[in-house]
Amino acid sequence: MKHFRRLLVFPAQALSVLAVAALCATTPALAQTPKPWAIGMQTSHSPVESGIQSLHTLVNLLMIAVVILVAALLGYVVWAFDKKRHPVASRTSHNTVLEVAWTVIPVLILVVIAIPSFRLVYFEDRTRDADLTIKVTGHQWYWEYGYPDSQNIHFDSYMIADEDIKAGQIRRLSVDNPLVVPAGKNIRILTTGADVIHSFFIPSLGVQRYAIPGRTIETWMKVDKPGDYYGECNQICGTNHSAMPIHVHAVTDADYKTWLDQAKTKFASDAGPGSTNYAALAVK
Ligand SMILES: [Cu+2]
Repeated sequence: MKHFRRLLVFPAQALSVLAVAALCATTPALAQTPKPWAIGMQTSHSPVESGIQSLHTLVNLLMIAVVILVAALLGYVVWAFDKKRHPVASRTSHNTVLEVAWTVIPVLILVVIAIPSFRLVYFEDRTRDADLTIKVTGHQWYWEYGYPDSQNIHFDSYMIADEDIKAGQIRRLSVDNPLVVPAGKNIRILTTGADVIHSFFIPSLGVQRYAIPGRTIETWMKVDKPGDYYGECNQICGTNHSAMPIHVHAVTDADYKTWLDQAKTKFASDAGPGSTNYAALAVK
């Protein structure tokens, strides 16, 4: 009984962790951040992330079905062909029907995975009708954001150090200058690196692109509603790799226009040696 009780403890713990995770996932969060003990993905806030999560569900269901089938077959073989029930070993070496089946069925499963998978790769590759372009440059160890459509406004975004964290800010995720974008617009994102390879990663928006020196890589996002969305550099890039978070602050159209007007003055004096020539990099 004692042993049995111990066996029950683990599922009970697992269930409580799942319950907390489910609660976190369903809570209408103003800020999309990693949650303690979360095991699922962050709630989706962009078409690309919704596509990623659908594909993830499809692949998971197929995987569970395959695991159940293989485990059941294995169990059957162990049970049906033991020494007692099957004293004389079979010498069967070929079975055409079986061989065709175990070749064709996996091929069909791969086709079922490949079609939505390729579709998603092309879907997240670029947007045809971009409302605006954001240029992202990875530096050791901060992000630089440029708005080539809006007088080449650009600024650096540094993590707030632990000792400077104020109420309402999130340790290791809050930054001095967030990336401000309008919600509900198609935003073209172009990433590049200034020194080493970084990776621009925002889980809830389905954005993940390398930031490679000498290359410009494209993706896009459409943030479904105003709010704060957090990400991090996702490619080990040196000592302070963990200190270059991403904070996307999505606002309404009107608020975006107001911010742009202020930003034009605020960041006007920032241009200096080493700043990127956005006009040359902007996609025409
Ligand atoms: Cu990094």
